[in-house]
This record gives sequence, C-alpha cells and structure tokens, in this order.
Amino acid sequence: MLLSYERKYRVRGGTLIGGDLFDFWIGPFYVGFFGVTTALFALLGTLLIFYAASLGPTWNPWLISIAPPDLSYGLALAPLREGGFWQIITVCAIGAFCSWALRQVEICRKLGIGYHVPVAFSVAIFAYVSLVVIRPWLLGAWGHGFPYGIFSHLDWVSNVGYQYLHFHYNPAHMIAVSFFFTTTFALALHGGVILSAVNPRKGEPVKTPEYEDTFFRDLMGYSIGTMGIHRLGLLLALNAGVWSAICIIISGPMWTRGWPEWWTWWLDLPIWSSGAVS
Ligand code: 07D
Ligand code: 07D
Repeated sequence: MLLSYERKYRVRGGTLIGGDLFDFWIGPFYVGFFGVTTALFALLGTLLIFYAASLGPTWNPWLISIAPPDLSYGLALAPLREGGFWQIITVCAIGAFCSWALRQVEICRKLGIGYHVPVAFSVAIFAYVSLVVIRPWLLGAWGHGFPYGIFSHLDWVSNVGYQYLHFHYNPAHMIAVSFFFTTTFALALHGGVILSAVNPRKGEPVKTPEYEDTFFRDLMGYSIGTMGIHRLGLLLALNAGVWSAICIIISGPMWTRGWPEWWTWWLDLPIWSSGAVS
C-alpha cells in the first residue's frame, strides 16, 4: 500500500547520474543506478568470498578467513590465492558501501529531505576504509588490513592492540570508547522516556512531549528537547566512528611505540618534572 504522499514523490528525477536509467521501484524498493551497482559489487564480492573459502581448509563459518597479502607484497597487487582475493573483495566492499550511500543520497533528493542518513553511513564507511586502505597505505603494505573472517578479524584486533602494548592507553581510542558508551546511554534514556510517555498502561492516555521535557527538567533542571536529543544522538554516534578511525590511523603511521609511553608528556610537564627528586 502506498502512503498518500508516495504517489507524488515516486516520480522520475533527482538522480545523481544515469538519468532515467533504473529510475524506478520494485515493490517498496527504489532501484536506481546505485542500487544496481550495489547489487553487482555485493554479488561479486560474496561469490569471491565463497570461491576463496572453497580453496581454504574449512567450511566452518566461524573459521573461514580470507587473508590480505603478505607484508612483502607492499602496496602491489598480489596473486589471487596469496591475498589477491582479499584485494578484489575489498574493492567490491568499498564499491558496494559507497553505492549504498549514493543510493541513500538519491532517495533523500527524491523525498526532499536532508542528507543526514548518507552522511552517517559515510562515517561507518570511513572507519572501514581507515582499516583496510588508509592505514595500510600509510604503512606501505596491504598486509596491514584485517582478514575477512569472523574469528580471524578478532585475532587481528587483539594482535594489533598488543603490538602497542596496551591499546586502552591510545587517547583517541579512549575518546571513541567514551562516545560509544555515551551513545548507548543516550539511546537508552531516549528510548526509555519515549516509551514511558507514549506506551502507557491500558486505559491511560498517551502523554505528549511536554511530559518528556518536564520529566528531565524535574530530574536535572534541563531537557534537551525533542529535536535536540536526535541532534545529540547523531553527534555522539558520528564521533564514535570518527574517533575510532582516528585511533587506528595514528597507530603505526604516527606512533610506533607502546601507547602507555605516549603519556610521558604528562610526567614531563614542567609543573612537576622540574622540581622532581630523581
Ligand atoms: C548490529 C548492524 C547489523 C550488522 C551485522 C554484521 C557480516 C559478516 C560474514 C558470514 C553492529 C553483519 C556481518 C555481513 C558476515 C560471514 C563470513 C552492527 C549491527 C549483524 N566487523 N568485531 C562482529 C564486521 C571490524 C570486532 C560481529 C564487519 C574491525 C569485535 C560481526 C566489519 C574491528 C567484535 C562483525 C567489521 C572489529 C566484532 C557483530 C567491517 C573494529 C565482536 C557486529 C566491514 C571495528 C563481534 C565474532 C555487530 C563478534 C563482532 C562484522 C570490522 C572488531 C560478524 C561487517 C576490524 C571486537 N563484527 N570489527 O553487531 O561477535 O556490529 O565477533 O568493517 O565481539 Mg567486527
Ligand atoms: C569499521 C564497521 C564498518 C561497517 C560498514 C558496513 C555490511 C553489510 C549486510 C546486515 C567502526 C558493513 C556492512 C558488511 C551487512 C547485512 C544484510 C565500524 C566499522 C561500512 N576496544 N580496538 C575499536 C573498545 C581493546 C583495538 C573501536 C572497547 C583492547 C584495535 C572501538 C574495549 C585491544 C582497534 C573500540 C576495547 C583493542 C580497536 C571499534 C573494551 C585489543 C581498531 C569500533 C571495553 C587487545 C578499532 C576503526 C569501530 C578501530 C577499535 C572499543 C578494547 C584494540 C572504539 C569498548 C584493549 C586494534 N575499539 N581494543 O571502529 O578503531 O567501529 O577501528 O575493552 O582497529 Mg578497541
């Protein structure tokens, strides 16, 4: 069933490239030029994952892993079975993610709404690209990317973490982690307050947003408001992704020692270091 305004906006136009090409809907789904490129990249990438997996030692889904090339290949193309599959799969993944973001842009243009969703998804893409393109490129080898496997990618995170002795001492990791925690905290409070007001016990009336505002004003003297909470949520979540990307890009390209050592600047501050008894 179409919503009343859907007939009005479901017209051609607003596409970024390709004009009328694929500018139509299949049921509820907008197809579009970038819908087709998403499907092609995703299909090719998935088939390559299955093919590369078939050459590996296991079909156990937890253990399948498609590794990047050895560090000795540097930034060159590697033979398919020695990391080349990983390289093509990475191109397909980036192609599919970017196509998906551009399809979101086209849908926003058709609807006449802001680009907040594609901007948000682009931050996730940036975090992924920081792991498999930006950092490996800055370090001079594709082998620094993470392997495509459920458990193997966890091993990668742990190994890279311990390479810097104690990854929790990475200041950008601290900021990213704090933003992730704050995001879930804010969503829990927001979900809680909305349900408390609009999903009352049987027989009781649904309450308006003023009740939500009043709850927080009574509780802590301030309510950020109905628009504000969504701005805050977006800000917190985007910062979580951006600081994650920063924390991994600086690990290696900008700081090669253990992260705890980075904090010696604090001990070296003149306030306490000049008069210190050594
Ligand atoms: C809930 C939105 C839905 C998305 C889901 C993921 C696939 C892969 C592959 C069958 C929140 C779909 C999964 C398409 C299937 C095969 C072969 C988002 C939601 C449900 N990780 N990671 C997971 C990815 C990295 C880390 C789970 C992807 C980095 C840790 C899942 C990427 C680092 C832990 C997964 C990626 C890292 C996980 C649940 C890309 C730092 C866990 C994800 C493209 C970011 C957890 C066994 C989830 C787990 C987990 C997918 C990258 C760390 C398999 C697609 C290299 C520490 N990761 N991950 O809910 O249980 O995300 O692992 O960058 O503990 Mg990961
Ligand atoms: C990269 C995913 C992008 C996804 C995309 C979409 C599909 C389609 C289809 C569902 C960024 C994919 C879509 C495939 C799916 C269908 C149908 C998201 C990405 C584009 N850490 N740590 C982080 C914590 C430790 C280490 C980030 C906590 C240890 C390293 C985050 C703890 C050591 C790296 C974070 C902790 C260590 C990180 C991850 C606690 C290990 C990274 C979130 C409590 C010994 C990574 C950019 C993220 C990073 C990262 C949290 C512990 C190492 C801030 C809470 C001490 C090496 N850690 N960590 O980035 O920054 O999401 O990556 O102990 O590389 Mg850490």
